[in-house]
Amino acid sequence: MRLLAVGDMHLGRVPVALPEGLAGAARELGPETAWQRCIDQAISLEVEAVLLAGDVVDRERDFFAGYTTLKAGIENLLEHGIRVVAVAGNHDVEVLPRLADALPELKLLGRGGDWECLALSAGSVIGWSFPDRRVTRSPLESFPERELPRPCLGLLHCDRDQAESAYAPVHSAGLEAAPVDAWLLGHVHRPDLAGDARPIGYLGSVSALRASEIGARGPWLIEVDGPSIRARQIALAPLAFDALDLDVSALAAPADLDGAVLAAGKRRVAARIEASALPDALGLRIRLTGEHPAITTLNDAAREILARQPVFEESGCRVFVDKIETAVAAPLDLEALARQPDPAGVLARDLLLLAGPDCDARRRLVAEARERIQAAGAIAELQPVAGELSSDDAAERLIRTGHAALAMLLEQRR
Ligand SMILES: [Mn+2]
Repeated sequence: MRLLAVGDMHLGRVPVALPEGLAGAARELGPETAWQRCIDQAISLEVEAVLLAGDVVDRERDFFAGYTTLKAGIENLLEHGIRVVAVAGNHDVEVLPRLADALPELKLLGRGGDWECLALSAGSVIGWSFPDRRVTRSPLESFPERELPRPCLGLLHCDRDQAESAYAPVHSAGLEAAPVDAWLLGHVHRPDLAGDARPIGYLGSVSALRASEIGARGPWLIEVDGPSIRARQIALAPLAFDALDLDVSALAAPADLDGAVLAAGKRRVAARIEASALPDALGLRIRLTGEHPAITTLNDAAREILARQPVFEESGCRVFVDKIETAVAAPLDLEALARQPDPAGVLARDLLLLAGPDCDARRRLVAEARERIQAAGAIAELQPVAGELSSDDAAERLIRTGHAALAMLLEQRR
């Protein structure tokens, strides 16, 4: 038995973070195109059902847009004998049930927060839908105790291992302990479905909705073969973002940066073709690494490229630069600089201290940096620091920014 499992679609959402040259194509790079491709895949792979893990529709007011898009797809699937099963998430807690009322072919599982099991040709699928926009108790608390037709696939929109979450918090241990043979989860947009015989994890967004959603995106083919269940992602997303490191150590002049960016884009496209994961548009989130004496000029060159919002086409994929971050170190003789009685000397001595073994002075420096980075992260609402920053992370950032600052200081002096 084959099934196609689709994570957060957010129909109605227009992807952001596109350059001017692609702004007109935003809709065709969005979830509606991904949904159309999911339907094509479901038909050609002859799956028995398409499973939707919630947040199918982005907003309550997307009722009519969702109706039109879902209806066309569901009718097409039904003609091929493929049924559509969904659970509601926090984004479509009201609109998905209303859509299910208007589209009787759409089977909404677990309406009102009551677990519901549906028999399939081999085994079953059990699901739970958000009864309210906010759910602070784990849905697993009410998981039925009766025997379920195995293999049984769990379909759930939830927030895993976030105890304080208002979006149906569940523990990994709870998922593992439940008598199901796979958990197909929605809510978190980063896919992490894994497990050889018993896949458990997030399906992820079906296409990138924002630039932070890096990596492959698409639905998952679920193959049920007796007790064993295999999951394979089909990376059909029309829009994707890739994070990559670009070593500029061998770059003769900073003006050559655009050529290096183009080459890096070509390599990413080649790798994605190899992985059968070529999107229609690919955003690059580049981090410049390595050693280079002209850091400031490199930074300027990077800013200039970003300001031009370049788009180039490679093997039918429109590649653009979303971000260039610099983590380039200058080739510095720290020992010699540390002997200088000036600000460069102070920085060089701190960098040597950071590179050296653990001691009181090093610990003090790292602790102070950690406090300040976290305080800054708390203010910058647009770039929240995810979780706690470890001492190692703080030291790493201190070394990186210290190197950059020292290099800039020396460049200015020249
Ligand atoms: Mn959600």
